[in-house]
Amino acid sequence: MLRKALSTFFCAALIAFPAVAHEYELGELYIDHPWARPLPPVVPSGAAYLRIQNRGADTHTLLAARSPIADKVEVHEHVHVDGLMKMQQVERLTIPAGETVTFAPGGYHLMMFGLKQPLVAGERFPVTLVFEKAGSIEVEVMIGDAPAAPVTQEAPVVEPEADQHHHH
Ligand SMILES: [Cu+2]
Repeated sequence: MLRKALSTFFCAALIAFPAVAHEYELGELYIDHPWARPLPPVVPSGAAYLRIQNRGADTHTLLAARSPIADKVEVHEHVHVDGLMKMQQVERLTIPAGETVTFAPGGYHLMMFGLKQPLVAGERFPVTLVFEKAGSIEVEVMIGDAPAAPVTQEAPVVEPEADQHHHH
């Protein structure tokens, strides 16, 4: 399978983002803190990251993305092929019921081709996400640092009080 979904503990997700985090709601889908690294004007393409949480009982699928600041936006993932890291497009990104898909450096990203402006730290730009069932939503991507404690695809979820933490 091409896609890889990531489950996280919701309680851990809540404390993983700083006060500047912003979040969007589209039906059963919650989209956390879209962000991108600053880029100088000479760089023609860049990446944006976010998290999509499916709080519903149905599978959702991200079909496309677009932005007025780029000629084209594609969903990409990094894959290991013969020991090399390569990017490839994901035509349909599945977000299974109850799961969260995290876009982060080294993993899923929104690849923006043909940037029409530099990505200046502290500014924002809009990206529209198009889902199969949920419809589309415009989110604002914050240009700046990664979230303070990003949930990455490799990092385990650490629960400091695990022995007092009951399954729920
Ligand atoms: Cu890419």
